[in-house]
Amino acid sequence: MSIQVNQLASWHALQQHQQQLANTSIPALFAQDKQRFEHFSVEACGLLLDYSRNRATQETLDLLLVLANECQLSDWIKRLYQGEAVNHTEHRPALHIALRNRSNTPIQVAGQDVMPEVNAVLQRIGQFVQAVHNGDWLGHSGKPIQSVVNIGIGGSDLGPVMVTRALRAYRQGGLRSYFVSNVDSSHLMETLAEVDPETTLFIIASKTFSTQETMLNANSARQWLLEHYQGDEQAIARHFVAVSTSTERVRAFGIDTNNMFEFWDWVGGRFSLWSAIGLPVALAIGMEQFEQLLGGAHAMDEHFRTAPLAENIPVLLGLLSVWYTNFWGANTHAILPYDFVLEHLPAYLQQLKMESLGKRVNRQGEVVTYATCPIIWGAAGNNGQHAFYQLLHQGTHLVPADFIVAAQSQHPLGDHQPATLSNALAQTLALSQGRDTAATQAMLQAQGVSAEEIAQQLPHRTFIGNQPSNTLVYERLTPALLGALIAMYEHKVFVQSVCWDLNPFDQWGVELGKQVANSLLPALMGTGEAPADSDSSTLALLKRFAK
Ligand code: G6Q
Repeated sequence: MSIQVNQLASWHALQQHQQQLANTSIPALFAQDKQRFEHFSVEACGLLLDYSRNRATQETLDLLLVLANECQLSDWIKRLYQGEAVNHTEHRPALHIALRNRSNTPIQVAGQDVMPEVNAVLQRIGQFVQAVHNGDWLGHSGKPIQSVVNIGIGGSDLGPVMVTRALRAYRQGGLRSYFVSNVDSSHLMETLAEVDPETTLFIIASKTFSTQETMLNANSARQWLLEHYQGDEQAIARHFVAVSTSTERVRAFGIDTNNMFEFWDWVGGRFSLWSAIGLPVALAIGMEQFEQLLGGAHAMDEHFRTAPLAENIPVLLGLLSVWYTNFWGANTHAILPYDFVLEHLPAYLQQLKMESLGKRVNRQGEVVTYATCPIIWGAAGNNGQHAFYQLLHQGTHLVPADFIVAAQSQHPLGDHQPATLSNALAQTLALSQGRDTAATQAMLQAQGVSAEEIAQQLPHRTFIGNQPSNTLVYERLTPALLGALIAMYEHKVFVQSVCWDLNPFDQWGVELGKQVANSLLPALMGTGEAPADSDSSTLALLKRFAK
């Protein structure tokens, strides 16, 4: 048995420290330190992190940094950047940083610099994007491409979906973007109803090129196209391109490997947005702006690699998450963007964080004796206010939250932005300050409410406050800023993984469901029986679906 992180001296010190702090509210911390904002905020890569609204003092941060040192965080960061096989269960490095390494310094995998390959694929993507935008790349009947349908799922979908939506204001080339991920045919059918086969380009995005959902959708899209072209297979080469690590499977599917954009097994699915998986993004915003996205991520990579831990944004965010998860019992974390174009960020971060950190054994394979990944959820801020914020304000859960706030909207209009900002600021303030009984009573009295009514209403109208939050502020969501924001969260995940002694780069937890689905398929297709060990619920429901 190795030493688990909750046996470290710093862990015990943090437990004791939490007890000392348990009765101190966030407003009290602001009262004690008039310059709390200055002391608990940091700026890098166009992002300002205000972490003053946390149940934390300087001592908390000092102790968390001791924990980071005891977990050898700085060493782990070096190992990540040096291309060591940090994904030890799959014997691979995790080199998303190489994909956006704009400085071009060599990064070695098995003794070979990967940068020439990375740059060559980027160059091919650039040429392809230009050909499609210029109308040099034509559909089979000679018409220019107008719609791009990306078929992929998980890491081959969520990043491009989120970024393409977020950067709609930066579109170039006039293409319409669509994304099909779900195996339920509604997703594909509803999309195909909106596009014209003669002007549509399909991107089949799959690292393995064997994922059930993607392959079924790709085959059905292929069928749909061939039906339009009366079975003329030559149409495939003009309407289908592939993004994958498997040349053989791409060829077997019938896509010309000249129309394949490669990436590598050292790129994890949920970290692959920066690779050729970003092709739909590059087609939507143009190569130059796609490279700005990479540049923003690279700037954050450099910040994470070089900034002292105490001033390092991903480190601070990761350590604060450990603080709430393990010392305050928080089991959830909300993502609340006050920039509507980031509406898909919560879903993207659900995968990034929960697939990376939703694990119960440490690197040595021992069951951990402490909590790991909190449940990630959220929605665009104002919409959330009229839905679930009630629970944040008066529920029973501790919910640390990230408020992500743009100073400027992508689409400025009248008084909308001051209204957006007033809501963001109001929520962080109200969540931490609350409104105690005395203030509530005074308010109701001023409104002329009767004493009897006040007595009845008081418990329902008070707010205990003390809900912690981080506020992340930027000027305007540019491609570079978005790159930095995403890379910040990727590195936050890495920091958490080091503190929890987890491998954040594998995802064995998704295997079992896939295997069971495959074993049930014959019974649903009428080609076989349900597995003998199926329980009565599965058997009864299979029977019902068979009808
Ligand atoms: C991400 C996961 C997973 C993966 C999908 C799609 O880290 O590995 O979400 O991206 O299962 O896999 P393919 O790209 O191989 O189709």
